[in-house]
Amino acid sequence: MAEKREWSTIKEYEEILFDYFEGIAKITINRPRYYNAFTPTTVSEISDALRICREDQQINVIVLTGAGDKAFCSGGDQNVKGVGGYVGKDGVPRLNVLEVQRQIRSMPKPVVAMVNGYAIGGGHVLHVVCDLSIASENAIFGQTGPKVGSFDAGLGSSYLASIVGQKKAREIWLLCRQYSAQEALEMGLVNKVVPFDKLEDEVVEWCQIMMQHSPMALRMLKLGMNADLDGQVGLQEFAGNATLLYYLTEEAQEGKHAFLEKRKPDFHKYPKYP
Ligand code: S0N
Repeated sequence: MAEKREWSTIKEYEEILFDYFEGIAKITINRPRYYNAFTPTTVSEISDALRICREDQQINVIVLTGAGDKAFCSGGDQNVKGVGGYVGKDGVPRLNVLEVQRQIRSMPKPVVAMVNGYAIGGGHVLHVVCDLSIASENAIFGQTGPKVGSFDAGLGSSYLASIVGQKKAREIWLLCRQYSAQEALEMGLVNKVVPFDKLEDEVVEWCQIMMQHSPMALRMLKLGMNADLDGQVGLQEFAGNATLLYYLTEEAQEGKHAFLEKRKPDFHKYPKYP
């Protein structure tokens, strides 16, 4: 029997739910009528929630999911797809989901996809860019771009290939087939598959395990694995975190103090670890 836990609302939005439970933030795309397809509003709300997750010291791990038992996310809402992107209330076409992909990837905390049904198109890419994916047995995975007049040749292809291998990634995009949760598990696309009514329990358990571990260690591991694939931008992110660690040392503070005290810094006293 799945455990009933009391999530509290962090912030109210129109198209997503944003909840909190004991160190875990849960972002739920709340458009089950459209299989949780995203509009520019959905995406900008996810982006806002992710910004809060990044800043909030009470949030250690982030879970991304979809409402209901049919879909995690079915990608961009085809009803609002215009020329040049998805058209929001302001009439401007956007592809702002790319910003959300980057936010998930550079989030200095683990992000877990709780895949509760279809993860299709841009919705599939969202789970791909998460650090971990846990799926229910009814989950179905796939890309549709070449069938519906779009493609994600960025992280949706290159990062996918680094996960499942080049041949499989090309199959996924070129044939646009759908894959069961079991097939996804076999190709390393998800970490675990559980019955639907156990999904949240499993995800919360994984989050609780990670929360027992050193947040800085998790952060550096995530960014190191990103850096390996992300070229100069990955290096910049990783180096930024190395700078953060350096700023925490007395050695770095000596430089600042010396400047403010108008004296020469004395760096000789600091150890040169072999
Ligand atoms: C998910 C599918 C396979 C489910 O099929 P099933 O079970 O037969 O249900 P349906 O009857 O088809 O769906 C139930 C209701 O939900 C609506 N709906 C489903 N998906 C969408 C959607 N994406 N947009 C709007 N509505 C959706 C159905 O219409 C149906 O409603 P009713 O009852 O009124 O008929 C199946 O639904 C499916 O294949 N869905 C479409 C999947 C898809 O093609 N998604 C878009 C793929 N493209 C992107 O996501 C682009 C991402 C992006 O933004 C991007 C990123 C980087 C670079 C470029 C882009 C770019 O946009 O180009």
